[in-house]
Amino acid sequence: MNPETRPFRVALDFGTGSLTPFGESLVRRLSDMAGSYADQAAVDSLLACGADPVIYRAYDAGVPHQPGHLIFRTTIIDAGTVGSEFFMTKGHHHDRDSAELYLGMSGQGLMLMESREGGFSSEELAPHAAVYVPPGWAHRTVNTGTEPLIFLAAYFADAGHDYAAIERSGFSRRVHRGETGPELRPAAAALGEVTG
Ligand code: S6P
Ligand code: ZN
Repeated sequence: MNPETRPFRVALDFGTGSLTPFGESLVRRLSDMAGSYADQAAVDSLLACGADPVIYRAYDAGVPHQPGHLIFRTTIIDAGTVGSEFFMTKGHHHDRDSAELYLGMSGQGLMLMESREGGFSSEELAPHAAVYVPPGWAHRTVNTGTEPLIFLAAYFADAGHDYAAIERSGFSRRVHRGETGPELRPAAAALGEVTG
């Protein structure tokens, strides 16, 4: 435990996701997410015409990354699609399997969670909902609405982040804009549909 860390409070703006007095700690654009979206042609044509949209941003409360502490930060995922696939986070495992808690602040989304043993679960994330991610479950958040999806996540300071496995094989399901609303599709089928 860092003896120099005193109790503190932050101002949480549920409308913008800002965490005052902290600034943005992360900005991920489409070009930062190579291979994440199924429709590579859609990615290429957006980038080729000079559109490299911001997909999501985060504000971090600056808690020390030392055992015993609890990191918390907000994420704001803009509304939009790449092809028919909704804007989403890269998704990750934690290096040290440990739990995480998500709290919906604004907008409408879906969390995809996958265990190392192949288990799959999806939960809606919206204001007044908290989603518990158990130890060992990879997680990705998808904005299925028309407004920014804003949420707070809290996790152990020594959890670490492992993006490699998700970059290699992705999640088993993807979330697409369907005729009547968001559709959860098997990743292989979603890929077949956009390329076929
Ligand atoms: C951290 C937590 C979130 C994500 C953030 C961005 O453990 O799950 O704060 O970091 O939503 O997603 P990603 O997958 O790019 O880290
Ligand atoms: Zn996490």
